[in-house]
Amino acid sequence: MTNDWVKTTCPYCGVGCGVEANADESGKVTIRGDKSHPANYGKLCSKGLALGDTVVPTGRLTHPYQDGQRINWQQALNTVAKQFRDTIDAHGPDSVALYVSGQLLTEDYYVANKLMKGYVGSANIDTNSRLCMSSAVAGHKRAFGTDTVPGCYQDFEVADLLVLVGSNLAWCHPILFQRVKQAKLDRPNMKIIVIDPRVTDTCDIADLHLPIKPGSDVLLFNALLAYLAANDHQDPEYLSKYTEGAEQALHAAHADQGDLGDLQQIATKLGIDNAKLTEFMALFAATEKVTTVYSQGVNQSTSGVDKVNAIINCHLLTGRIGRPGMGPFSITGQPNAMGGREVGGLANMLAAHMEFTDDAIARVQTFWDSPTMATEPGAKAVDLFNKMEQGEIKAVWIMATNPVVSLPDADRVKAALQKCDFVVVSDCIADTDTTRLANVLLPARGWSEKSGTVTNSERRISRQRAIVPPAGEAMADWWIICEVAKRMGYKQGFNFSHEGEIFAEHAQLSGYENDGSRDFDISAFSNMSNEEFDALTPFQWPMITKGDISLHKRFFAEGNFYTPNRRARLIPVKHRQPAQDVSDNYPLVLNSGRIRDQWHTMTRTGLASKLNAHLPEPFISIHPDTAKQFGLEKEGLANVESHHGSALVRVETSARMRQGEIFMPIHWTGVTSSRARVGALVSPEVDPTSGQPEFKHTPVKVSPWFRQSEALLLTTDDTPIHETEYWVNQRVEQGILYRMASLQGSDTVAGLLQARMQPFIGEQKLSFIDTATGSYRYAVLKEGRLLGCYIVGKRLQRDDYDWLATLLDKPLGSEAMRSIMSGKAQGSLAAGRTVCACKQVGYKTLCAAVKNGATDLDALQCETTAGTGCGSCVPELKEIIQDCAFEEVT
Ligand SMILES: Nc1nc2c(c(=O)[nH]1)N[C@H]1C(S)=C(S)[C@@H](COP(=O)(O)OP(=O)(O)OC[C@H]3O[C@@H](n4cnc5c(=O)[nH]c(N)nc54)[C@H](O)[C@@H]3O)O[C@H]1N2
Ligand SMILES: Nc1nc2c(c(=O)[nH]1)N[C@H]1C(S)=C(S)[C@@H](COP(=O)(O)OP(=O)(O)OC[C@H]3O[C@@H](n4cnc5c(=O)[nH]c(N)nc54)[C@H](O)[C@@H]3O)O[C@H]1N2
Ligand code: SF4
Ligand SMILES: [Mo]
Repeated sequence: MTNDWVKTTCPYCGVGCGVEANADESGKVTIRGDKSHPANYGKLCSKGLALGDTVVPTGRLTHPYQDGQRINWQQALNTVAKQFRDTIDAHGPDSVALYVSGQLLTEDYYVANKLMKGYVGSANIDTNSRLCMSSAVAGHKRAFGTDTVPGCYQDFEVADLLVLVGSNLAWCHPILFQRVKQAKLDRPNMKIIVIDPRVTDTCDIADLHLPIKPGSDVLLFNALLAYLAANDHQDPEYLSKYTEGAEQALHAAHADQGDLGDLQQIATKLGIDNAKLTEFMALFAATEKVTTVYSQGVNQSTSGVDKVNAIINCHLLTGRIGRPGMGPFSITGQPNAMGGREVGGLANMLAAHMEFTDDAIARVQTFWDSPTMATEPGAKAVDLFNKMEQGEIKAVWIMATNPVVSLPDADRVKAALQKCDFVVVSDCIADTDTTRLANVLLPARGWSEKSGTVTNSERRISRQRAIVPPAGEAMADWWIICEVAKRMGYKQGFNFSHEGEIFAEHAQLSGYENDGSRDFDISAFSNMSNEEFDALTPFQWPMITKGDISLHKRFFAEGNFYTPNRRARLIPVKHRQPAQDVSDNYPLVLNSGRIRDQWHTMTRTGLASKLNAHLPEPFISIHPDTAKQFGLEKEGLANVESHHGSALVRVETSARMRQGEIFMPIHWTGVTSSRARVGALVSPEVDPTSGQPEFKHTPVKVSPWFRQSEALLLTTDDTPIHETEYWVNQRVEQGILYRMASLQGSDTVAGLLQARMQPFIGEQKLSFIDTATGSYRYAVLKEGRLLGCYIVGKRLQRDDYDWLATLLDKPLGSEAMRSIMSGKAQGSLAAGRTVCACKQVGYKTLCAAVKNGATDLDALQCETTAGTGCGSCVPELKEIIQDCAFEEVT
């Protein structure tokens, strides 16, 4: 290790934690939390802590390619520029598109947007943020006249009531969850309510959980609005001075309840206890300092925008906005979702929080000195791929997103890309579901190599800084975009030689003809030098004069909204059913979302073997009674089918699910699994205003998949192994672990896997066969080190095999040897599935400690050290205490 710690920002979630990184001479990166960063004050979650393990050469895209052939940068840039130029000349500006990402840095995003909207003259640039927070953006604009998140993180801590709607904060924004948890410890009277159809780990700190029927949030918040008005909780002064539309919103709220006159009927419609509904409304009504945090359970819905406004209405009616501990709070997912909104990366935004109005178009054109401005919004993500399917969009450039996995109706997205004449993909990773379909592949610098800014959920702009030299010939996204732009003939607007210059231009535009008419203003940095940019410390916007923090940390306590009359609007909204309802053919509702230790399509977190241990297989969670109803066996495999596609996954039964609903994680891809891309199942219905897809509600059916055999295969060889109908690969130390299942018998599967041991021919072999039980075990060693092994049987106890993940390319001790040959963990290997990723503590160790008397959290932590790192596994530790103590009794 050297003494140089680089201050940078975590590239995962929108909490935007400050990280300090240190690279040694060999390039190995050590990570610690940045104590001075106001998002995390030194803490990091399991994903942040494992960042060092992802800075590895494995799987990197290091050179440009065209149709599988390596080319040099000049050829690559010329080809992309020429193809785009020719397509535009032949078919007009709308025949090309950019599909970008909330994981680009602001500087990358700014030039991509400038190229399309100001130079190509088309707004066909959309971003994966369409899938993420476009409903929040649209809701903000309807209510506030602009896309402002009014509050800051401190509100989470000083609120007396925190309402979490459709947010699994414990897993998706872990450091904020830790802050809230600490706040509740400090002030036990603080109340927390979780509104989510599932019981999640976030419920661990909740005083009340409302497991509402999926899609019914508008009904709930309309009922609340009516209740607040009926019980005299409006703020008449705030309403009359700063808002409009309260009467109409209330009228709609009443109408929504129709003949559901009493609360009991509303509760029934929401699918929850009347007592819980009453408790929620009474608590909200009685608490001045209430912050309502919402995320994808709200946004990813065909009534997403209405859900957002239903929530905001309640805050406006009570005047609880913009003061400490009060307000609606849309928490963003990606590290730079907010930065993307600031530069105008969405197809329906222009730039710097301006829209496609005549004034703004003229203003931006003057500022950019641009030849051809886009004059109207372009195609939103789902539409953009439809246009590709229809042949209207003929060339696309995809950056920092993996749409073949993450868009709804993903098999159709794949087909659209296959049909598209010219597909360019910029990524850091060579083999993804999307790079597989590229004509031209451009190697982008990754998190540890690039430099620029990101904005977190509380409007705080922080620097990301390079820690190590770039891999191979990888270049920064902003550089690649500018070089292509110049080759398309746009010399003037893209002559940047440092990312700081782009940031300064972005800052200038934010202040250009602003005079308080737009919320986003960071003109304090308009004349910033590259040296100042390099030294920039985290700050919150707006920032009009350098260092001036007297401006609002919060917006709207005293009105000043950004509507023409500067009043906020309460919006009349009505409950609508999700677009597709269950039917006899598709009787279950599919909900999809995240797990604790993986990030999206796993191209980065999947590199850290520690993070792969928590939940190593794609699965559905299903209530035990629903599982029984459909003949699914716990830990068995299920075929899941929707009108759009299918998947094959493990069955996890859990009483934390509502009956009739299943949950499936989003992380597995065509690269990491045989058939577990949830996107292939998801309906492409979108919210009519925001265009955000309904990822949380697709009707599906499930059926058991009767496997004859199961297998595990561990290998140092990188060649993909797809011998069985079901397979999942998991990166482990020094190699890959496959989990497999087949409709064929174990003898056949053993034969197939035996053939895969060919690369190791001539090395020392160990083999065990028991045809009576159908058990086959096989290991190959070189000089006592394990190169590969497999275990095949009719059934393998899934949780029993995590010990395999650590054995490769190490001298194989007798315990490990006995474990492989007996097919069962022996001695110290019997720790079980990893629960605590930081301290590497396994399930079995924890369960044993509980059975030995560590039946409260303190005792268990003290005994095993689990949960003493980032703390994200604490809810699970509590569950284990309950489960294992219970197992003991029964
Ligand atoms: N570990 C991890 N963290 C992440 C990410 C990751 O990939 N992994 N991704 C980041 C990104 S980009 C995002 S956008 C955020 C997302 O963060 P979250 O929104 O917290 O995560 P999700 O799991 O998508 O969904 C949240 C919850 O919505 C619930 N839900 C489903 N339908 C409804 C409904 O109708 N009403 C209500 N009220 N709730 C419902 C689901 O059951 C789920 O628990 O996470 C960020 N953080
Ligand atoms: N069913 C279902 N689908 C969903 C969701 C859901 O809840 N349910 N959630 C949606 C949401 S909220 C989101 S945000 C999306 C996320 O979905 P995606 O954006 O598709 O997922 P990622 O895996 O983050 O893709 C990022 C890609 O960019 C690459 N990359 C990383 N850094 C860089 C860089 O600096 N430059 C370049 N050029 N490339 C880079 C990575 O290797 C990876 O291939 O998924 C959406 N899809
Ligand atoms: S909470 Fe975790 S994933 Fe999110 S920014 Fe912080 S360290 Fe990164
Ligand atoms: Mo997201």
